[in-house]
Amino acid sequence: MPFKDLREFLARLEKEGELQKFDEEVDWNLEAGAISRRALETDLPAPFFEKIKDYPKDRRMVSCVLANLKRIAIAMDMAPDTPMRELIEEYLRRQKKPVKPVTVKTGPCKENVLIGDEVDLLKFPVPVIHEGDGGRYIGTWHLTVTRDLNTGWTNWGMYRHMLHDAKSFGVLAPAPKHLGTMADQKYAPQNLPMPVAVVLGSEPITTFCAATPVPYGVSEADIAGGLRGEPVELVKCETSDLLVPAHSEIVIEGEITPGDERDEGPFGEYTGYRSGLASPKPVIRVKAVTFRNDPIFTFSCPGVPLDDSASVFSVNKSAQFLDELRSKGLPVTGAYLIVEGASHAIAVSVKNAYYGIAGEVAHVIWSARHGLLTPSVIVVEDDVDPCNLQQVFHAMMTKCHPGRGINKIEHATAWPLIPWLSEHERKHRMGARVYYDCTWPVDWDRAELPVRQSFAECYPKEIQEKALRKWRSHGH
Ligand SMILES: Cc1cc2nc3c(=O)[nH]c(=O)nc-3n(C[C@H](O)[C@H](O)[C@H](O)COP(=O)(O)O)c2cc1C
Ligand SMILES: [Mn+2]
Repeated sequence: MPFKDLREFLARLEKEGELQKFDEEVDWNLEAGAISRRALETDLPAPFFEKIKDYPKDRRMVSCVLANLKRIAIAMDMAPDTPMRELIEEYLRRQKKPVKPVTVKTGPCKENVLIGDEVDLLKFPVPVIHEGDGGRYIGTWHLTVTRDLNTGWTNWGMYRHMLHDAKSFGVLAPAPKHLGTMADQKYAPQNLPMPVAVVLGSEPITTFCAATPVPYGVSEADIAGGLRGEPVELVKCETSDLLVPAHSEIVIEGEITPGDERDEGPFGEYTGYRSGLASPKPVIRVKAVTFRNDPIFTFSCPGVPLDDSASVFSVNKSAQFLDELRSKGLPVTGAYLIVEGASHAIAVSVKNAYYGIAGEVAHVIWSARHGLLTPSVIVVEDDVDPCNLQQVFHAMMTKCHPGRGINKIEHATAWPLIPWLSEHERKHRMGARVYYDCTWPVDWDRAELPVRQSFAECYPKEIQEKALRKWRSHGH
């Protein structure tokens, strides 16, 4: 059964030992961030903060909600120990069967309604997450809702939001992200304000889907329904026609006016580094806030992998790339956006490799949506599990020839957050790419290929079983 709301999910996480409550006071200014970062770097449970400095008892916070594979598997209503490859394939199966949301009259997110002058975002414990951030970040684990002016199609995305003051905040979502594309191509040409809703604390799959790279025109809400196996319940906003998940903790309604910009950033990012200097970005001006009683404020603490985005993307982006590769008829057996690689590297396994297959794989990845965020492609044969970094690295170091195996594309479009770009390259989006061909050359005699030496590969089955029995008799 899918989870109805965040609260049900958190209760389940607690039962599984994946949630830690903090009943002592915790500071929204850096301390909650530090506790979260420590959790991410040492695989500790998701921290749930029950007492926040400067705030009444009814303001709570939670972070790292989907920061590891186990929590994602639980959110998908699967066994907590489901292996990565299975999770990716199951995600793909369900994504292909979208379920449309239903609209309901009201929901828990309407328990409190503040409109216009009553709005004060500082009534929520908006955290300073890392030292050096440009401000308090109100949106780091949420979904941001916008609607296409012409078609009525609704998009969900997760884009960072830095608080400017009690009634406004910024957004980082340049094209090809859908919020930026929609603002630039649909609302700006007509000089119309674009309604926006930022939703914190919806049930885990809806939030997960806000960070899923589906094409323009496809609703993340339908994908969420498919993943849940049950439609998402939506309710209308107070000040616009946008629809938002009814069981959310907090809904912030506002709008972006074309040309209305203010400096935003820097922010500690998923790349593992603080992103460049503050720069002008669109402003969301708030018109209303609705929230549940005792609202739970959700956030994430990006930084050196792992973080929530790395975990989420290792499932949904891997699935997306795998689907794209298969749709082109390539003999691909697995694809994995390496969680330790900050979304920059993907490992792809192929069977029946032929001359040039690694290049074909790489170009499909780069032409896929958001492929520009993944400039390194590692192609292995299917005796290597692409989800096993140890095996992938071994193949890179032993099968990839430093000359003919490493293929550089010197001139390519860049995603500006990539840390190895210079300021100039970042500004003009001038990047580069590489693919590593870790397949044996096709013109080597098959009988003379190096034979891998591992337990599974260099002993007959009966000797393996004998060895295992002996180990078992010693309790291992
Ligand atoms: C925790 C987290 C934070 C993110 N922050 C941003 C961000 O600030 N800007 C951005 O463009 N994408 C960000 N992303 C990635 C987008 O959510 C992702 O690319 C998503 O597919 C965008 O939605 P869209 O495809 O509808 O544009 C973030 C993802 C996660 C998981
Ligand atoms: Mn989208």
